[in-house]
Amino acid sequence: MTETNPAAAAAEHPDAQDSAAPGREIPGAPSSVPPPVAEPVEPGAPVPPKPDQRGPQTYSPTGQKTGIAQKEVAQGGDRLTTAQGTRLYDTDHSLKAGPRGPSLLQDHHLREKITHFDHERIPERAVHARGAAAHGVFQGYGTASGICKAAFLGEGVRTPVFVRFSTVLGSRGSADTVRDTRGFATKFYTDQGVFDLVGNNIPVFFIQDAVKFPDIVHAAKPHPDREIPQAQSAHDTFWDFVSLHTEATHHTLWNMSDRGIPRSFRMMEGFGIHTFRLVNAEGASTLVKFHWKPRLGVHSQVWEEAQLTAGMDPDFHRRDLADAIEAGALPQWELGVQTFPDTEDQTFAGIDLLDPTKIVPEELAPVKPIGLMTLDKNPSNYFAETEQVAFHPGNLVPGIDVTNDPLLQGRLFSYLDTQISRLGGPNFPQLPINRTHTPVNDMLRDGMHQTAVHRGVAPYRPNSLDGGCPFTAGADAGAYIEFPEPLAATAKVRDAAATFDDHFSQARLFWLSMTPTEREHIIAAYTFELAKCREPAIRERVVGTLANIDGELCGQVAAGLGLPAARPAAALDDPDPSPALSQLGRRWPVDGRTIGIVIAEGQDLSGVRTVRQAILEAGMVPLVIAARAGTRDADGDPVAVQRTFATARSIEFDAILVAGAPAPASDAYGARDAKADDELARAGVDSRILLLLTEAYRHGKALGAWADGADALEAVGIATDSPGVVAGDQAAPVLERVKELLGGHRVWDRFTPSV
Ligand code: HDE
Repeated sequence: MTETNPAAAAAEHPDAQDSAAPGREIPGAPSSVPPPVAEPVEPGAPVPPKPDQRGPQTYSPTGQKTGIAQKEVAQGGDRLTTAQGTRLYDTDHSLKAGPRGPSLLQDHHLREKITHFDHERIPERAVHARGAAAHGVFQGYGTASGICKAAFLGEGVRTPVFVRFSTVLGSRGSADTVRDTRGFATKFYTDQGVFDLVGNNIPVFFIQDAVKFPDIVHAAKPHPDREIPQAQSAHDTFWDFVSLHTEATHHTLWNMSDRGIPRSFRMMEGFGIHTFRLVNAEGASTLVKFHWKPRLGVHSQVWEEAQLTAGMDPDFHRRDLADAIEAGALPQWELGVQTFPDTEDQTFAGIDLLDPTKIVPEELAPVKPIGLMTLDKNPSNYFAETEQVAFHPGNLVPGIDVTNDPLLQGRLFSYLDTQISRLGGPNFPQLPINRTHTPVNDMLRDGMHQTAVHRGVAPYRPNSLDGGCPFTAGADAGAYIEFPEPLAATAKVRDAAATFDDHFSQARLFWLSMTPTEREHIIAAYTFELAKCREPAIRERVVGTLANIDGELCGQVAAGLGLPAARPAAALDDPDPSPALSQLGRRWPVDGRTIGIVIAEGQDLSGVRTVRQAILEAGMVPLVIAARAGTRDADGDPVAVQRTFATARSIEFDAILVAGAPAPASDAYGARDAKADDELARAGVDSRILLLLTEAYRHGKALGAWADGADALEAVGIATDSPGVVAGDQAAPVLERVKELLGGHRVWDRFTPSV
């Protein structure tokens, strides 16, 4: 990947707000101004957004740059008003006939406040309801210019973007770390109109034809009678559908792999899935698949960790994204394309490019980088931006066109349609986050929530009353012209190409490309999910399907379910593995990682200060864990405590440094905190710390210790010469070694795989 300094890229951003550069501090401050203890009594202007935040850029509802500062479109003034701007003197008491009531119907303020509140919610997305987003900038490398005339891909062209990541199945309030596919939708505000790349973190899909989308979603969503389970695929209707509908096998296998439980949005690949068509200035067409490659590599949680996280911090992924941006560890992805000649059969190396259940291995068609995206600002308002953003795969710019992938074709209808009920009418493109940064002259008129004030009397063509305006453009004036793809003379059918019948060969390719550790995780995921199914017939059916992927996979899952292994329907091929599909075995940057530092009361903190500074300078986040909150050594160079023994849990840390062996704290007893197990406390170390270390060890995380820290490790039975455990006399070299371990994400050689 091309080296770019993310902080510098952000500072250069043409749309950077007038805020200070993000500091190297512990992120998560709720407001830009620390609150006083006493309630403020002097009126003042609303506090500004935090330096890491910005809203949508200020364009008019019809795409014209307004030049209005963002603070001018936020609420202003220092006094409470009605929505009509009339000042209010009280908002704590309704208007009553005397202090004991009854309340009076004429209380406009009461009615306005409650009525607005009653309508604060809009329907959540039918899928991808839970999401988190960020603003950023995309910079083209110019490397695509030979095959694509889209101006935003030109060398050095910088385009504002808004990216929304999401889970698919859960409701808006569900947990982030469930096993699921993740959405990865990017809105490019280009100079030629909005381009949306609405992809996922998994490169294939469950179905080959849009007409089945309601079926897969109905099967995967909670059961319609009891509405359980929330945000899970581990239930009967999901496995009933995918086992009867074998084209879902490949995507299901990806979901059961580590890809289904990402460590962070920042550490996910993104895929356009479908084959798209790029068209160059000469009108020549190239078929492509889009890939986002994260600078930090692709990493996952382990399943137990994901489950614990769902309870301990259901907002784990959105917090991680916002904190990283706030801390200046700006997430980056390189956009790349695999390119294929646009042949008559639209097939490459025997793979049907119109079948969205198939990938093209990167070893056969390398991903060529065409630009770099940096996310540099958090939204300033969740509802206005993340909730109201409306993506649509049909938002295309000249040079980018669709193919006849039957799944994509259906999506081209669905996304416009869904916004009408979700966003309350046809004018959702006028919402600030959806506005194009190019002038709009569309002849669409009126409708709910129309905020443009149109002029003229002739929104039709041809006309003479408005001087014939608007005129259409030709290709030389930047018009979008569909690629004139020749269509064969054919008959209408409800059918698919015969190549769509192969449902297993690429699932097998994926399985064979996994390392033994990753295979263990897949076996565990299938075994877990199927053991949660109530119906034996469904489990048996899935085991039968697994035999068509791999005998070992089938045998291990069957054994875990107490079932006999099944036989494949036909002899299995052995395709060459695709190493690019595996997540393990490489080294990656560690920006934005979180390191916990355990301290004991009264211990020497010089080593802690050294590592805390070094962690911040490396772009990571140090969180000090102590018996109680507050600061230590307040007289000298104070060390602030971010987590207490009661609030800390291993899931939040990528690595843990142990600077001391803290004795049981005053709240370390089961009646106060069930984690404070009296039995363990006998080892002389607070049992919450022992739990923290055991969990981190079990989840493959690097552990480092100096001073008395090694005693804490030994108290819990973790030998200091175990893989991924670093003990030493000095803090700094211990941290250095832990950082190296973090570059590999986890210490997998701690565990011996059986397959
Ligand atoms: Fe979507 N999808 N989808 N989808 N999808 C929606 O649009 C749909 C599919 C994806 O952050 C909805 O605005 C159909 C594939 C993402 O706002 C809806 C079909 C891929 C997001 C819809 C698909 C996606 C959506 C729900 C089969 C990966 C979230 C609300 C033909 C390439 C975007 C909305 C965001 C959202 C329909 C299949 C990705 C209902 C009919 C394949 C990332 O319109």
